[in-house]
Amino acid sequence: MKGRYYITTAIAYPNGVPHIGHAYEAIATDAIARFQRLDGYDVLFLTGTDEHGIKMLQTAQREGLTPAELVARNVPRFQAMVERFDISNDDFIRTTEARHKQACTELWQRMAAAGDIYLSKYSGWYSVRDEAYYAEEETTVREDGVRIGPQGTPVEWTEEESYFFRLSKYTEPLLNYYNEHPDFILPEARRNEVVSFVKGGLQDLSISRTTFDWGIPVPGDPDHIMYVWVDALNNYVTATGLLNGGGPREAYWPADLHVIGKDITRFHAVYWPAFLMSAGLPVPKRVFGHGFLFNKGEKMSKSVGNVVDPFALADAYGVDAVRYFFLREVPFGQDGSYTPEAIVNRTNADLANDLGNLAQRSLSFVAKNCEGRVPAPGAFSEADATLLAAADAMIEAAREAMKTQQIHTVLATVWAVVADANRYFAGEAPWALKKTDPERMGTVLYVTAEVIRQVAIMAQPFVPRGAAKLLDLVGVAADARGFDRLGPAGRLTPGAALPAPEPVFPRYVEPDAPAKGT
Ligand code: ME8
Repeated sequence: MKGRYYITTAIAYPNGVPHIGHAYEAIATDAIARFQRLDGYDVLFLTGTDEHGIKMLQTAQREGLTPAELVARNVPRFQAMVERFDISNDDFIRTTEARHKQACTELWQRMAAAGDIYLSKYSGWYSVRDEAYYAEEETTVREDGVRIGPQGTPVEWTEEESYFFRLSKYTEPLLNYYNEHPDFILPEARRNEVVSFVKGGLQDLSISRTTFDWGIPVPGDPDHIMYVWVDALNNYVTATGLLNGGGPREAYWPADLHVIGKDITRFHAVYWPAFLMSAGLPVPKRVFGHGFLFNKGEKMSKSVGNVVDPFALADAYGVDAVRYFFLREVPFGQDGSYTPEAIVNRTNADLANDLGNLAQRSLSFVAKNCEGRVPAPGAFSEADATLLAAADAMIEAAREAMKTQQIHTVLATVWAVVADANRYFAGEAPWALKKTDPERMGTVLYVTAEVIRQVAIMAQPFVPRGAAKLLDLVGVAADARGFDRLGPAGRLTPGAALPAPEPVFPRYVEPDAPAKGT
């Protein structure tokens, strides 16, 4: 093992059903988690749901439910989504669990013991949709007279007794941390926003509410409920057991990577490290703020009626295709747009044609002409050596890109080799060699199958189902699929028997009656 790697998604508000933004975040985080596991790390991968707060309470009231009933109804949909998309999480945390209450109580007590919590009165603007406090100068008044915060959501004037966290005390320590860890916040644009926000000076933060009781009570003063973001952020520590008396997972803290959407960068890159510094706990190594997905370029909203159901996408195109599309098409960190045509075009071209067809054609040829066994290669030509070298080099380029979570670059690297392999296969024309030079034919088929092996190993984090099938077809044992088997170390063994080839990535064809609703 190379060491531990702790990676998390944000935890979603289960105030409705999961949308494609939630699926996207889970898929991207899963790809990174799988990549690290295959690369020899001992990975802990956490996802879950953020179940407290006023937003949840108000949604429940609107639907005539208690908040507990609302979460009992909605959380299983989030768990089902995680399963549907082959997410390989090790744990699913719910902030209503007893372990979490215990960990949050401990966090609060540590921050209080550090002298960082005091009782006062809050008066200012609060956005229920963002569950966020905003300074007056961050708000504007819309044409219709409604005052809104920086994310465009309505804010309401709030005045109540509240506990405060001495965030102002952490202005300098945070700026020092950003300075010493220039890659703490990625992408760089997000980092620059955070640094300039903190440089502007930090106000102490209201961290309790008294007007409702759906949340975790403040230790020693149960009339106060912890601010939902104190509770929510601490989920990452709860899952390690560190604040629950330790245990086998405690060494995973600090997290290596929090994958979140760009709208919640401030909570993760400012409040969270400050809470941890106060509680005497190490700060996470990286926060990556991914972009937003837009349906045909438009923001998804219930009122516009363009919210895409991730289950419907998986049913229509297949899980691998949806995963591949978002990871390949959207440079990780930037916003992305999607249309049904774009999904079909991209996945038919890359998965069905370039990789699927190459595997099907070459492996059927092996089945027919090499007795279904890995052919024995002769001496390698320059073309063979060049293609094998390109395949052998994928992992180093991929590791480099993954250091900064450039998932799309990893896929571009792998599919560049797929393109090389297609050109090679067409150029070497093994079907013509069959009569003129059978030994050369065997070499070409060997090289092609070996490149398919390496491409399939590399593709596992992104298209796990198709990659596993491809690896079955080239006869790679389950324990020989790690990245340590890439390159010359794991070359296919001539003479090894192969199963009968079958298509791996089906081509998407428009059903006669188009699926409704999405
Ligand atoms: O923010 N495209 O929960 P959430 C891409 N509970 N990502 C999107 C998106 C979109 N259209 N819409 C939302 C919360 N997201 C808090 C998090 S973490 C301690 C607490 C992302 O359900 C969003 O940026 O509103 C966030 O990372 C995640 O989905 C959950 O959003």
